[in-house]
Amino acid sequence: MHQLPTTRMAFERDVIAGLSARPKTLSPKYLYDARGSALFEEICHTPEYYPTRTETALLRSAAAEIADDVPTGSVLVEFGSGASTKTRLLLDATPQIHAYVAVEISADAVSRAMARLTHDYPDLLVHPIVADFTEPFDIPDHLLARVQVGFFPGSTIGNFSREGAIDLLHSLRDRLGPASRLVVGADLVKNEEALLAAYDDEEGLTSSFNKNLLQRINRELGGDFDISLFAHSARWNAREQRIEMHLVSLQEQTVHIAGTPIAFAAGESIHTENSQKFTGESFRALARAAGWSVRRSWISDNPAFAVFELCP
Ligand code: AVJ
Repeated sequence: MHQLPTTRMAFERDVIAGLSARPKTLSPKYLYDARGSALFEEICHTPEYYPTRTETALLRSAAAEIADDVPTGSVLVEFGSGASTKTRLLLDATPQIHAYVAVEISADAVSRAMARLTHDYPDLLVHPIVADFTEPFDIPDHLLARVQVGFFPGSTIGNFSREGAIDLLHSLRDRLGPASRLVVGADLVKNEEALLAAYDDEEGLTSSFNKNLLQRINRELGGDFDISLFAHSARWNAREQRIEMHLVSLQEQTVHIAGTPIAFAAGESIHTENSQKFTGESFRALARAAGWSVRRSWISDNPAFAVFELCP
């Protein structure tokens, strides 16, 4: 691999800062350790979590169009590549792609994905980068010299605040260059019941995924969270048009992390994730604010999900 994973020190600093703030928050990027990444893949197969299968079907039907003017020798760069499942739809439709750069925060997820991909695409040059794509990372010069097709699926963009999303899309534009395009998947606003169910599945996988963050803190930072004293909560924030995941303390308690005491009131929550839902218009405005314009878009029927092709 070509980059160090998030260091323990950065994790500890962010956790202590987030849990000392009011309201308490933790960054969703820390949900994706090896167990969290595996749980997320399982969530994608639940009947309630519609985004993955909806976006997959949409990409399958749009792949030939997306591919139609990609120049020979292009490089596909994916941000948050996980298991690289959707990537295959683009690779299959776009033989012009010469190399695939996979940027992924979970070393475990990306090494599994790359083993399968190099086996199935023997002619493709595959370059995994274990990195947080919001931080600087290096793409080798011989790949950067080619036309870049950025791929940012899964509505990962929805995990960022508006300002965070604008900064990120700006930095991706600088990184990918003036001849590039960026294919982005974004979940759309829909009825509240469907949204809430998607983030609180019957099987309890989303709850386990959320609570794994506390177990990760216990494991990696020597925390003493009692997981049974926290409840998973998914909420629709209508004003902000986003789903929020929280972990709610079921009683007054004090938790210790690397020697630092963290006090919880009964009912106090840790806000662990935002999942912004867009409209065609709100996404267009976001892209414009970050220096991109929407060239083409594809939108599924119910449940509504969108794929946007952005050009600088
Ligand atoms: C992959 C980050 C887009 O926000 O829907 C799934 C993560 N969180 N269930 C999302 C997630 C809870 C997912 N993203």
